Amino acid sequence: MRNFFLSLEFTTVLFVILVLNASKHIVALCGAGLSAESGVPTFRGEGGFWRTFQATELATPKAFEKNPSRVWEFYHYRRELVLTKKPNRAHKALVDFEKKVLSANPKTQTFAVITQNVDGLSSNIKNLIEMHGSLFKTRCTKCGDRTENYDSPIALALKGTENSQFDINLPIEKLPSCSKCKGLLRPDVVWFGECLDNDILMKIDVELERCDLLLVIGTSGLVYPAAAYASIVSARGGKIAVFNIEKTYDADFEFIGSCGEILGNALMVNDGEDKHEVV
Ligand code: BJW
Ligand code: ZN
Repeated sequence: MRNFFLSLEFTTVLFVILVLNASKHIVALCGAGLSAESGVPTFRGEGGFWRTFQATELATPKAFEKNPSRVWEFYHYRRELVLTKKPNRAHKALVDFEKKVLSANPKTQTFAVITQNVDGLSSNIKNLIEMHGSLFKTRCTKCGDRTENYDSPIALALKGTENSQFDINLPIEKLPSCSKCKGLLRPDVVWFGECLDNDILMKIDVELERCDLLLVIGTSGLVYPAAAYASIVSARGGKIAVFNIEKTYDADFEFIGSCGEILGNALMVNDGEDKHEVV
């Protein structure tokens, strides 16, 4: 159903009556736009630059091999930034929706969140898949050890580099190192050209297989494998609802606007205070 001639309010009513209440397994697929209102930059568009680099240029194994200091400076900057940020109204709407689904009696629906975000701002969701890893996990390039790490800074020498406009060029010995084997650590995130964890891919398959409503929230839909999920669900007869400030996917329901403003109403979880005027 095309909704370009419908008001947001009417779209919401149709969405709730026709799909939200009737769906059995609802999955939210989230991208950087979910955290935009928290002040975390997106990858593409205006916020997608760090120093003079496009963020996506640095999210590659090649960039890390060529200049591990620059890539660590980039991730250190993002860790420090995210540590100052809080979940926004859209994150909260997802948490509240999950609570609502879990506490319903009788239980008629299930819910899962698959996020491409590595910022941890959805950590209050119980059924959460962080498909691209986490800014707050490291992996040793030598022994493979994976560890949660919230140290600020993650290495002493990185302190203050977040304010620099230029490369600091730290030697490897000053970059984050493994407590077990002293090998160089890397952020435990999925870079371009790297395969996603097999267990994660299997979990995602299970969620998509049963999904009859996919909420696509704040993602440009350019990066695979996530970019294929809407068509997978759609091909199996599931409905797609997109929440984005601009047009991205062709979907059954398109909510154009900030997900912080729209999601709570669409999922019927806004309390009185949070209610906003819909156009
Ligand atoms: C709002 C908003 C508000 C703003 N409210 N909305 C098939 C075809 C072609 C290529 C490939 C393919 N399969 C695999 C590839 C290669 C590659 C790929 O997809 N390339 C494409 C660019 C074409 N994929 C991979 O390499 C993946 N690996 C893989 O598939 O392995 C097997 C394989 C390898 C090679 C070949 C074939 C198979 C791995 C992808 C890993 C992506 N990693 C990153 C970095 C993670 C770590 C980190 O954060 O540093 O993940 S890149 C970056 O993009 C990050 C994001 O999670 C991801 C998606 O970005 P996202 O979230 O959509 O952000 P934006 O900025 O693009 O969009 C934000 C949106 O929000 C916009 O639409 C705004 O309008 C909106 N918005 N404010 C609502 N308030
Ligand atoms: Zn190690």
